[in-house]
Amino acid sequence: MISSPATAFRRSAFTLAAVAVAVAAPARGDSIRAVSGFTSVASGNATTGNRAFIETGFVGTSSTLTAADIDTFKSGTLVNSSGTYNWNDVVPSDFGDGNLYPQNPDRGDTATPFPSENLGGAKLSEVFEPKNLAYLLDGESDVSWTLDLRYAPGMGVFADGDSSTMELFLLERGANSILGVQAIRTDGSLTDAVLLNFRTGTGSDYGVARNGGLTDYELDTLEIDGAQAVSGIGLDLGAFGLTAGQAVIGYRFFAQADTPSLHFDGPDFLGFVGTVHAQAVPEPASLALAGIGAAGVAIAALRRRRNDV
Ligand SMILES: [Ca+2]
Ligand SMILES: [Ca+2]
Ligand SMILES: [Ca+2]
Ligand SMILES: [Ca+2]
Repeated sequence: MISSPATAFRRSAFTLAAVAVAVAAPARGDSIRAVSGFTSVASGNATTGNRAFIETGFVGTSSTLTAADIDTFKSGTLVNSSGTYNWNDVVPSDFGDGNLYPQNPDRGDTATPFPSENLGGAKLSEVFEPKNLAYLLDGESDVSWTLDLRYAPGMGVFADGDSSTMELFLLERGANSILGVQAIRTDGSLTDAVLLNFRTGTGSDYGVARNGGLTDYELDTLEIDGAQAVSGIGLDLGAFGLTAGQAVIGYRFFAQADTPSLHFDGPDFLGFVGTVHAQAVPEPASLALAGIGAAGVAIAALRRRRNDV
């Protein structure tokens, strides 16, 4: 149970171990599912070219998500040891295997270059808006970072209380890393953290269940010299402790430097994030006004009752 990985995780390896145990609560296990039957289509080279999502299922449920079900995020912020980057800031990258930058924009070797590559990097908007399965943020295992992705202002996704339907799914290049996720509530507060282990198969690593399911493709990017498998994990919002009708306006993704007790192993975070379509959600301000209004009515009723006596 943490409210801010940036502060909570800074403390010690002991904190990390405690988080790993806390998020392994079995009650939420069926809210986290490996992708299955994942299909996509390449244009150009199969492992290095542009690729588009078609459809995926999830292990243990018949629910699926197709390309038509998928929305994109409209804003976000990356914070890493190089700096803080908003949606249309250029995040630096060497576009090679130099590991000069933590969590740097990367792409399939022959995929369409990012518009800002001539500026020495790529914008978050360029990585996350095109829905290209060959775009990603390449991670390193010795760094910490947080990435917030948000829906358009006033928009969000509601928890449906149904763990068989996935509201979000994520992909990781390599099927060899752990990624932290928190949901952002309408008032901006963060839920408990969930740790996702993109390694496939049974068992666990550092107390984090293996939840990855292989997609139908391998990806070879500028950062690496050969193709690696891409794995995916779906989430029902119940994984964050949210109940039916509660809304989120985005998510915080994070990784930390590896410690003896927990190896994030530098998640390579795919720019394609599958999220169901956002809907209008109550603004915190109107919620607060509604609360004040309800309190006012209650006080008035109390006064009336007192006056009646
Ligand atoms: Ca890198
Ligand atoms: Ca659901
Ligand atoms: Ca990886
Ligand atoms: Ca390569």
